[in-house]
Amino acid sequence: MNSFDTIVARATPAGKGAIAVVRVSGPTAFDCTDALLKNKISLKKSHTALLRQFFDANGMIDEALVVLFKGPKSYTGEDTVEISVHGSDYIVNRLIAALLLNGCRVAEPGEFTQRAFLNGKLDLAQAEAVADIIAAEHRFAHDQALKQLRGGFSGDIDALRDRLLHFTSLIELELDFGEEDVEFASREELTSLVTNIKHKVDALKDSFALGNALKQGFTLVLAGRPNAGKSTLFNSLLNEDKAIVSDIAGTTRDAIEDRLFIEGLSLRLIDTAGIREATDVIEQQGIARTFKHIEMSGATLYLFEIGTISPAELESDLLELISKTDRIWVVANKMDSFLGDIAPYTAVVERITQLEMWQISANDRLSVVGLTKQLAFRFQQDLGILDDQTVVTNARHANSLLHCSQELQHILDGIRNALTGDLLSFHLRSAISALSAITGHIDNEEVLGNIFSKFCIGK
Ligand SMILES: Nc1nc2c(ncn2[C@@H]2O[C@H](COP(=O)(O)OP(=O)(O)OP(=O)(O)O)[C@@H](O)[C@H]2O)c(=O)[nH]1
Ligand SMILES: [Mg+2]
Repeated sequence: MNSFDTIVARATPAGKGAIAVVRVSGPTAFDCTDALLKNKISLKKSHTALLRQFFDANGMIDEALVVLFKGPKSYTGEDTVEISVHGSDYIVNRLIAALLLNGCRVAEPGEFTQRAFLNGKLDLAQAEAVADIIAAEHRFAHDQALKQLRGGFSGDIDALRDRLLHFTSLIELELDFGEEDVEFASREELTSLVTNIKHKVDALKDSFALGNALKQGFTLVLAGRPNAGKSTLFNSLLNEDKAIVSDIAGTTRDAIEDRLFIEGLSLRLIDTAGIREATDVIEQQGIARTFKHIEMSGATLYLFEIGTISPAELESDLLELISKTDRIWVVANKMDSFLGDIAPYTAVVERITQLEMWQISANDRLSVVGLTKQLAFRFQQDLGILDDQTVVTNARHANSLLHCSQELQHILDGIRNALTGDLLSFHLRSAISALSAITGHIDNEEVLGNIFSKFCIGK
């Protein structure tokens, strides 16, 4: 890539629309634009919007609004022009062709953001957040991307990195003194610093499994014996008559899924075939699929019809499920027709899952609304998605954190085994460079190219 080129691309999606925006960035952005205008813009003030008529050799292209940003006060850090034309593919293509004739070239995917990074307007994690914020389809993904874009995540990483850098410099100072056997960096302090940092790095690394699941859409599976009311609850949560409900056990034979939004989270809700000894081959296959979904789920909502199964049967169902998945949330259904004692059931659930048993009537709207609230609360409490908490949602970041954590472990082991200062310093530097890779204090062209190629053109 030659960062001295002036690049051009459409910044809005293809197709008809009220307007379409064409972006031009680079040293000749104003000249290229002026070449199509009678009334020049290059001498106008930065950050102004101007109405202009654009012409090529064949006549007028369009009347458009031009916003100019003089570098470095622009998204890319370079001179930039954003031209809002009428949203027609024909106009956009003709305008871009005219700009190309005047010396621009077509931008590569993500090249505007890549320039913003190279010009120090954004660090790498922030640049990646631009792609995430565009892709965000629900509040959780949006919140995390926004936090990352505004530099919150980078700030956390840089703070950890700075503390490690400080110690590295002390250790390296020791090395300079060679034989004199001085210890500037107390090994005790180093142990407690590294332990502390490793704790934070591990917490961030571990948040990825959940962060990724939540970003992609967390899978919530409805499972239980036939007739428990799974399809009734499925329909009620979705507010739609999607699954067939009947009092015939074994009604649902194949998994059905839909997307459910709860409190800003996007969930894949899956209704499954009831689990029992199958009566035919098709049902058998359906039940095998149920188990597959349970194994892959973010959480399984186990539903049972209270009164028709005993606490002992509930216990054996839960023990079987808990061997297949980490998260089982238990719901007692048909509370409207139960008059018995609930305590033996709640005792079993609390003992096995360490969580409260929810009680509902799936055919009662209010009861299901209550369940939705409890689900939202459990997402917040049990999954630790608190508003101010940083959750890692990017696989590249998770990988770097893992690498950093391993290096920190080497340091802790090393201190215990009286490893020499130069080896400690080697691992410290590796740990630091793993953290640096997240925010982009790296100069590896290949890594950068790979990150920005995932963007769409015009970003
Ligand atoms: N009284 C009462 N009946 C319910 C409740 N929820 C579901 N039912 C009834 O229970 C029966 C079975 O409901 P379904 O939703 O089809 O049960 P399912 O778990 O999907 O059953 P399978 O698909 O066969 O595994 C239907 O007749 C429902 O109307 C409830 O809260 N109270
Ligand atoms: Mg069903």
